[in-house]
Amino acid sequence: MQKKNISILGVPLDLGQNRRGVDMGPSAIRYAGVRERLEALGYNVCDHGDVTVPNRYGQETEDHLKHLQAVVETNRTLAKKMEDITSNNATPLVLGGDHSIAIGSLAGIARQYQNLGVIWYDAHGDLNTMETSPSGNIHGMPLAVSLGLGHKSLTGIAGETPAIKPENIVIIGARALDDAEKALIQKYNIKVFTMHEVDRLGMSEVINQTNAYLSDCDGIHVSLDLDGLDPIDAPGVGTPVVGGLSYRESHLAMEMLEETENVTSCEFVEVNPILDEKNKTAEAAVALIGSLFGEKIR
Ligand code: 6HN
Ligand code: MN
Ligand code: MN
Ligand code: MN
Repeated sequence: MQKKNISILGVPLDLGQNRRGVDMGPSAIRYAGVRERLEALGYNVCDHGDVTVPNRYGQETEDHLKHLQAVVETNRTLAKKMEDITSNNATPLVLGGDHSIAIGSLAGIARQYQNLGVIWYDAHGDLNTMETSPSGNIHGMPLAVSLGLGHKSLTGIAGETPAIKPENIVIIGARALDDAEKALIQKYNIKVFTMHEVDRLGMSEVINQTNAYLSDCDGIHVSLDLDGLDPIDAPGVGTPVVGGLSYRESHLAMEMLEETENVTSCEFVEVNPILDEKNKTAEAAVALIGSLFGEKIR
């Protein structure tokens, strides 16, 4: 990382999907020692606590978008905080929460970076809109929203211009894409390393190609959904998909991304302690955070 200051921000949002427990993700990751891990690497770490999230009860589903207003409100607050953190010369580290929080984090960061790159490490594409979503869960939509696609109240969080451009996205680890997501990937020519490409090329080549592909970007945000990992290594997630990225491949990916010194922000999402086995998934998240911030085996 280029900057020596890290700002941790928790977003205990579980309203972007229906399973309870992912709101405890930030606590579980803190409990697994994220702050100590980063301080041991020589960073100045400031934990800004958690973004306030509206109560689940009484939240309406609007137009096939579950708890829309609460998700919008949380992401608006988050976007503002992200803008503050980036303009204060610190690297934001966001702890989720379900993946709908990427809407706010990307919207906020994009105010500082005109040509922001995004690495979307995930079993899913998160490229649905209200019209295409099989679930109505907003955590399946944040990448589409960040491209300017979807309900106005979600896309509007970034302002007039979408947070990211299709040519600045790299998806890694995909293995559960909905048909409409596949069509959108084709239409916008989005770069995707599905599990097929990861297996054929190897993670080392995947990251080399990712770095080359995003070389024109002025900043890179890593959005890591723990369900990108195989459920054996990360069982505590709400939408597990077999055949995923291993703990080892994920470590290598983080270490290689760190070596380029191009990553300017990151988020680790979908850790659900209720579904987890002895905080294994939160501990995996902390180990990967360590690598992304420069921890070495020797
Ligand atoms: N996630 N494609 C499915 C949906 O409901 O849209 C699953 C989304 C999962 C989203 O894991 O962040
Ligand atoms: Mn996912
Ligand atoms: Mn996701
Ligand atoms: Mn490591």
